[in-house]
Amino acid sequence: AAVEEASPEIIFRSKLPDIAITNTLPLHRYCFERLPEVADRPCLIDGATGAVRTYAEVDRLTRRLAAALRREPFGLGRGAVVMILILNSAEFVLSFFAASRVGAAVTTANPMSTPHDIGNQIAASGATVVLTESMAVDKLPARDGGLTVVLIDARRDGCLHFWDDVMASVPDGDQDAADDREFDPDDVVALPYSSGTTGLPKGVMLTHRSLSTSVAQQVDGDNPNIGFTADDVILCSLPMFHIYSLNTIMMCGLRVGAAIVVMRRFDLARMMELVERHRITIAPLVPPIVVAVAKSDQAAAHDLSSVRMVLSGAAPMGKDIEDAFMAKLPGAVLGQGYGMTEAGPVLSMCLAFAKEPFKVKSGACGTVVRNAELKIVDPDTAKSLGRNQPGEICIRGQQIMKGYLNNPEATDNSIDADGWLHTGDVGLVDDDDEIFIVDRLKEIIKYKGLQVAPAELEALLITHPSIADAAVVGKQVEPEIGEIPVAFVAKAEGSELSEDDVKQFVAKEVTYYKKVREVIFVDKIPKAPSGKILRKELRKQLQQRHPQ
Ligand code: 4UV
Repeated sequence: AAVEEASPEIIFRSKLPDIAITNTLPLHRYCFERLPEVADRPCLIDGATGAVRTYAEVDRLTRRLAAALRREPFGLGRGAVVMILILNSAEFVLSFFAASRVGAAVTTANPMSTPHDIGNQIAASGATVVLTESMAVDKLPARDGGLTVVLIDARRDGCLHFWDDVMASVPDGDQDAADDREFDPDDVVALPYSSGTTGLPKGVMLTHRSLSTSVAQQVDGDNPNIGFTADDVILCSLPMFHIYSLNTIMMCGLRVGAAIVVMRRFDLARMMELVERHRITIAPLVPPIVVAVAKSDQAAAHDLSSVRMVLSGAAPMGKDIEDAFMAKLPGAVLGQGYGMTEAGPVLSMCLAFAKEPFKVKSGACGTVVRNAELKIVDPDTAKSLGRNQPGEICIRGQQIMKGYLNNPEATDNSIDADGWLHTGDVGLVDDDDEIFIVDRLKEIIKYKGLQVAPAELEALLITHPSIADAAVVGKQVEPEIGEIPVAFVAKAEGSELSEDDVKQFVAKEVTYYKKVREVIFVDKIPKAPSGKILRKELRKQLQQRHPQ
């Protein structure tokens, strides 16, 4: 064969110049670096009660919790893993940064998850402490001494109370002062679970270095990509257990010294009330919420004029939705960020959010963040492509994950030898450096912005005695939802299984957003000779059944 000349790679960069980034500090120090300037300003505002905690208070409480976590019965230190299984709350934030202070990693999970999912994640992550609340505590695996459980909202035998037992155990003035214990910026600090481009959820190792780099890429520099300031009031209605909220709302919000209005969970009417009451200036949302606001007749009943910036991310949002939304909030800038847990998470961000904004196009999901490289590769030839040509989006930079926990094979399949993370998303970069996502190569399904891993549902389905084989793919539905999981099922011989039987069987075992919403019976699941499910084939079948 002819020797091919190595062609130079086509690499896209931000329109903003690179900046000097300090990414060797512990994450808690990085996020609270402006503490002396903002100590007396509001940090966390409780959406339900209106209670305000200042930066100084949050810092003090975090140190206090850290001091407790270093002692018995926790004895946490570098390398330990803590699970936070709590809806949005001040306790979530305190727990996260206390864990960072003691050198531990935090694995986050949805308190609505099933006992099965929670148990798996505790076992896989090696968590020895779980901070949780009443709604989730009964879902924890039986404790044989290996797990210490802290409850934030109730007293319970066998559990410690967050405030009365843990916080109270540290005398005032005895809080953790140490920042300079043994520490490496490449230590893991966050361990969210994601299925990535294939298979079951895996622990994504995000280090102090990766997360502080990502935060810097968004909000640092003379002309930050997202021009958050200490005067901003940021809405936190997205779940902190997901990396979007954890990074772009919590970490970036703290870094700039803004006030964060914490909503325990999303509720459209409450959200609009809170915007009005607290004069919220920044609203990070996901497309289903953007659609809900655009369609809501309540928007007019509230003064939403304080909002100057609306971010959308975690799922695709088309031009039509953007345009409908802007008609409701003409005074705000609406734009998208594009993130992926493994990418640290932000790959690209709308440049209309910059302090000195750029003009952007509706439907674009931003421009690659600064201090990073992005390329588009042809999935068949692996060659990098030029502008306006769709291909797999790849990202390189210090913000990306260190790898998957205890899974070097999955890591190698995701990050190549040259350090490029392959996203499994298909997109293009246009003439103005704006990125448009047009398709997805990977299996994951996004139900209201949350990940559903087909492999998980398939593994469950084939345990049913009447199911011979199964495959799950996503189907696009109304923008309020995005995609739903559809199961293709091959029945066992002679089985009378109905669509409802299948749906109920799955619903009993999984969290609500992972439910199978439609079942299609087939004779056989199409597979490649290797045994790999031919998902493209199934998606085509779906389209033919439901012509759009
Ligand atoms: O792993 P994950 O659940 O991660 C996310 C993270 C989204 C973020 C994070 C910080 C931000 O500031 C922000 O704006 C968004 O979703 O799912 C990753 C996959 O979700 C799809 C895409 O398939 C990713 O690989 N996705 C994420 N954002 C977009 C998107 C988008 N803007 N448009 C289309 N698809």
